[in-house]
Amino acid sequence: QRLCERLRCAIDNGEFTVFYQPIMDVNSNTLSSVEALLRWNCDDEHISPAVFIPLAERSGLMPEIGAWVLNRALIDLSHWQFKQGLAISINVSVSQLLDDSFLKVLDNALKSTQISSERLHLEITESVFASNKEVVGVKVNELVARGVKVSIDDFGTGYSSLSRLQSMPCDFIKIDRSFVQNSSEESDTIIRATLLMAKEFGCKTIAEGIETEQQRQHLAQLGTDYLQGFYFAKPMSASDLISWYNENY
Ligand code: G
Ligand code: G
Ligand code: MN
Ligand code: NA
Repeated sequence: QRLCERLRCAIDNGEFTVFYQPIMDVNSNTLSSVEALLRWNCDDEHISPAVFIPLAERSGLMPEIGAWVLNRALIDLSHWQFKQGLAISINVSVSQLLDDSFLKVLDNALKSTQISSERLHLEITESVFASNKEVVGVKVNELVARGVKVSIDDFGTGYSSLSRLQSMPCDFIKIDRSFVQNSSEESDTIIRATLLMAKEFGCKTIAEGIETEQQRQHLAQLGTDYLQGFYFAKPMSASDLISWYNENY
């Protein structure tokens, strides 16, 4: 309850920042997009989004927090000059997606920053597709109509049936890091099946959680389109991202 009260004031107190983690193109080994990841500094203590996002969902704060992230990330992107056409990937939770204000917030953020919609990728966790099929489908179609790209996050962990996925247009599938990091024949089988299905559906694939050179090589060899993980870079502040890019590319 106390944490919830603190969370309620976090936007006004300027306690949130957005970090960015590179997503690399396998073939060209260049930066393709960045994932926006929210950070909360509460009394000099860092609280993980894994803790406060579920809290925000339960207490009805997620639409407001999500709107703040969307605006902050698109403003940052609109200011960056270092990489032409860089895309940004933003996590959208189910309560944010289904909130009545969501599309208006989205349209306003795109309009005020003049970012073209195909540079915005929205990550929706796979489990969201497993439930609320009708309403989620309507929202996703609204995104597609605007030219915004849709990524299915944490793929392989959400128990959605393949037939449900077939009816959901998506541009990217993010293979969950549990499969990337579990070097077993079973995980590889799941990854191969996912890549095959993505190809059939015309989706690009992103492997998450690449931490080692061995994992990088392995996922590249399996045929993933994009790679993300600590091996390339951790999530960074906007200014650190620019320094990282200038030092490495
Ligand atoms: O970056 P980190 O490992 O701390 O993120 C933990 C979890 O919080 C991840 O599942 C991530 O998707 C989620 N998360 C981080 N930032 C956001 C955000 O802005 N919105 C939503 N909905 N989830 C986020
Ligand atoms: O659920 P989602 O995929 O949005 O989660 C993103 C989270 O994954 C972020 O908290 C980010 O810090 C974390 N992350 C990104 N790359 C790696 C990695 O290589 N290893 C691990 N363990 N976590 C990672
Ligand atoms: Mn994500
Ligand atoms: Na994920």
